[in-house]
Amino acid sequence: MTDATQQGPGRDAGAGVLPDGTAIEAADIAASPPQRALVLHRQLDKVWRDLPGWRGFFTSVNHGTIGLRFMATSFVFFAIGGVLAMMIRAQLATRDGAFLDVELYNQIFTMHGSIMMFLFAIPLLEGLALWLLPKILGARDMAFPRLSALGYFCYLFGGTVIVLSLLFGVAPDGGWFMYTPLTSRTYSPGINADIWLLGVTFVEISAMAAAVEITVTILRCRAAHMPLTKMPLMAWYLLGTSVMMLLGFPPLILGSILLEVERAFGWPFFDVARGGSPLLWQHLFWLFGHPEVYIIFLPAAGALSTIIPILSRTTILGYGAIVAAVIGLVFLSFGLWVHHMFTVGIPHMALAFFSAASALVAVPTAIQIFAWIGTMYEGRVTLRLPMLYVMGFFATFVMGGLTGVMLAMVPFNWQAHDTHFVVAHLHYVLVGGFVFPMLAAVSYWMPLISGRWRVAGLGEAAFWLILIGFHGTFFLMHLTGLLGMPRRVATYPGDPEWEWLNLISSIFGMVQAAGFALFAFDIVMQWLFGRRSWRNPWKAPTLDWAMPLPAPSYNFASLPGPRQPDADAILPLARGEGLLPGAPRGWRETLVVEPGSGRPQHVMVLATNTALPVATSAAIGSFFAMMLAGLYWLAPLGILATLIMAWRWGEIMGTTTDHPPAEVAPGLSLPLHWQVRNTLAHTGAVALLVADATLYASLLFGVGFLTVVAPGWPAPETGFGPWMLPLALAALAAMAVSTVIAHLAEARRDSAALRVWTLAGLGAAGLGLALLAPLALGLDDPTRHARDALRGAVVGFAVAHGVIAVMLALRAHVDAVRGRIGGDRRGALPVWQLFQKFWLATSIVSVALICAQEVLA
Ligand SMILES: [Cu+2]
Repeated sequence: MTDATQQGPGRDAGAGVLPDGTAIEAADIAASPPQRALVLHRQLDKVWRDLPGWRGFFTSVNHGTIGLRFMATSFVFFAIGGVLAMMIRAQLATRDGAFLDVELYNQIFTMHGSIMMFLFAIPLLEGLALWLLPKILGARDMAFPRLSALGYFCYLFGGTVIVLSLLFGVAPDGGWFMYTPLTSRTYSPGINADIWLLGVTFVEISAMAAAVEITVTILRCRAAHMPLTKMPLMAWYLLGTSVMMLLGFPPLILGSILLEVERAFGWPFFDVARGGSPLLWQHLFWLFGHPEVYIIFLPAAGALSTIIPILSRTTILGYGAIVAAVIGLVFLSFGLWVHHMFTVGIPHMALAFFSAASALVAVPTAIQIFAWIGTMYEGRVTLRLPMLYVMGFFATFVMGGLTGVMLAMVPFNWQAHDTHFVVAHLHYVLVGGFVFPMLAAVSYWMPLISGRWRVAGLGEAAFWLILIGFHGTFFLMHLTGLLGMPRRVATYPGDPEWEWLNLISSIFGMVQAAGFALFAFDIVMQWLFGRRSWRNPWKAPTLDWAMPLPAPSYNFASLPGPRQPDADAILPLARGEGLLPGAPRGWRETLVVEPGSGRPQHVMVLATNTALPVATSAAIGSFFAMMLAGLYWLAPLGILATLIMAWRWGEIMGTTTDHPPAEVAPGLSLPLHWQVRNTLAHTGAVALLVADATLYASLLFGVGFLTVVAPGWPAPETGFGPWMLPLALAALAAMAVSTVIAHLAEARRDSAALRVWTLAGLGAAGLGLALLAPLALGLDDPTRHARDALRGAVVGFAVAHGVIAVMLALRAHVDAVRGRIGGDRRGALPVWQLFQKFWLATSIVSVALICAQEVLA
């Protein structure tokens, strides 16, 4: 239906439009004729399944496999973090516990917090999102399957390094928030802090990958004609989560990079004596750390909004209000970080603002809680296992919310700050707001994962042990905190009145641990001995149950269309009466829609089994390993290996021939993704640049913050030569030229001169990068003062992006030479353009910034 010879700007209109030019409406989509379900299954299974045996472990990219791996691995780390928690409780059971020495105790509480946050909570929600999203949205896979696999291996390797450090006695010990100057070279000379900084950053790569992937999948990989306003609530929650991850993680990643550079090379970002400030770390950390609470709460709340109506035999109350509450939380959560810094000495005006915002955040939370209670009131609640965990959530989370409002009051906060009261509060919020809903989710979706039904009684026993154990442990900590017991102390010999409360806490802690062990045992028993579950055991109306149990690798034999939006469609979909039935071309295909309306636009051909993700994560890992070993001169080799791998990712993205449109339904054919401009890769690049821009903005925040607030300014005289400004302007000019050429190349993609254009663009981008190098070398010694260190970071940012821009230009040129561009095929051109603009814009700001510093100094 796309006319390949049609020219001009309108030719992309082939996507989502009928031959006569009108948009594809739901009524235009006819049902495909039914086929034999078994034949379709065999055809799809052959295309979609993982390779057998160990090869499958290294090459699988399927969202089902990767999502389950994420979840299983996160539960292993949860068990390790739980054992550490029990060691803490054993130590505190008596007033001068001789179980651990102070040094080991510091490592253990730091590792407990870091593991639970970075290796359990975030990966578990990523795993759930990866596994579940295509199923509830009506797609066959996530938008970027290889990215899922890359994220998993980065998580696995990084997490393993962090945990192994404990065995070698070099685990991080500066608290999970890693405050400077405690974690700077002077006070933490070992590699403990480096393990945290490098390991967590490595794991964060997987979080960024997941955030990009979740955002793009929700916006563009939904069932045909499922508008944003009608998608399942879970998708809204996960969209909110992924947006917060895109905006919340970059400050932490930047902070980790800066602190590691300070530790490794002596650049003084946080060193007061040389113009830095430890407060900069706190701001960057809590810019991430506070939204983090909502990043893990939102998916859990999404699970609640899914499970509660189904187990109450009704529909959710107030869909619109809940969506508004989710959006409200996303905005509010970013305004709150400073409430973690009440007592570091900030202006009173700011205190008042953050106190108000902290109290205000209770409003969207309350809207959701009332919607859930109303839903249960309207319906008939059946107290099956997932519902028990929902009740556990209510009992725990509401209590955590109330103490949160208490802590939002500045006078009370001054009293309770850094006592066990805060420890109790945060565990009520995190366990109530994340662990209980996630256990509900696991027991709810387990039949779809295993295809089996659980053994009666075990799950209930586990629930009661966890609930009683939890409240027994943490309720008392409010009291120990009010009695004044500070956090993070290993012994309290002078305060015998805290002892009996701690002892009872520790005993209940063991009860809770037994409950979690029983939960795990229940899952194993279900796998081994559960009887086969019948289809749709909860009688849920949602699309995730419109498939056989356990869920097949391709999810749907044909994708749900406008008339098949719920679980009743299971048989028609299995018979191929939906869209894109089977795998007639032998490719992994899924439908891509317009973000808002859900009108079908084109067909995406997804990557199949490949070892590239594991090889890439090994390359990135080699860089981190060499940094950790202090082999700084070898570390560039790791970067080089990573760049080589990155180059290979682009290899499968192109095609040299025009493929005929794929038949989606009778009389409706759509172009394949190679022949459209607005691909998933393009949307993904936009999402990634949003995160990148946030990172850059955090860096600018650092410059502003240190310049205004830090002691030790003004900075010493610069050796800024008069030759540097013309050089910088020449670099900017070269970047501007390459940006313009990237546009011209796309406009001239059918001309014989295309290769000349891309080659010229490559040359201009390369010149821009080459001119940055002497500029970087001409800067003042970055170890001298924070201003010089920040300049180094700003110019380093431009250089790093220059390298990527040159690689994209080279990719565009190679695409042109190989005939991958022409007609409707644009190869790497759109993404190259996008990146060029970003490089140019940030570089202009950087040069302006340095000039302004010179003028104002
Ligand atoms: Cu907070």
